[in-house]
Amino acid sequence: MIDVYTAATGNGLRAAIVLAESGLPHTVHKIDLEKGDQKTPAFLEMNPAARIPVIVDRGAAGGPLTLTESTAILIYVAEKSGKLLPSEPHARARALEAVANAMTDLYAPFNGLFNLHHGGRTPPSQIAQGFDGLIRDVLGRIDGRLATSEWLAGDFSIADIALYPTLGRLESVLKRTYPELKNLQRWAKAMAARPGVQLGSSLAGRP
Ligand SMILES: N[C@@H](CCC(=O)N[C@@H](CS)C(=O)NCC(=O)O)C(=O)O
Repeated sequence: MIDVYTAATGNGLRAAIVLAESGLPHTVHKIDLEKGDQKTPAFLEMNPAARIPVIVDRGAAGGPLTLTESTAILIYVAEKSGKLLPSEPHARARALEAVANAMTDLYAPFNGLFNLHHGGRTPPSQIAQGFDGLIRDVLGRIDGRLATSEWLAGDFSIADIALYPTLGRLESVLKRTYPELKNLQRWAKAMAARPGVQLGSSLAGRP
């Protein structure tokens, strides 16, 4: 049984969705970031950085494991379940490449923009435009890839789970929409229709 401590943020949703999609037995513990649940002594013992998501796998090979970092959680859950990552070396490398692209080239500028807007602030337009340009470039390339592939990297994988919450947060929090990226829109609809995506999102706190 894996315990996941999470919330309805991009990183939190990735952890909840990958567990729901993996089929591994797990329990979701919602952390109220506004209330400061992540700063309690019990939480800080799991993650001194006071950040979600965290998983605790008491049944891990080699002994109990407490793991932070949503990217590491994606890979750990995929490997433990034997699902969500191809085993063929080239396909696996391509899937991990797409995970890295979603987490560094897309999530990083999204997070920069999110922090600039935090607390209702209006960031200097030149800086916001810089982040928006980086985000649009990455999404444009992803849209191109999705023109010939149903999912981001061959079969459905953690690459799709890495990307999806960031696109959702761009739309719901930052009000950025990309209707012209038709392949991306088709993919986002297919993601939203997956029972695992729906279950993970609702358990983490998203309606
Ligand atoms: N690199 C970490 C980042 C985790 C992170 O930034 N978590 C945020 C929510 S998305 C958090 O817990 N923030 C705590 C707070 O707002 O006090 C990951 O990918 O998991």
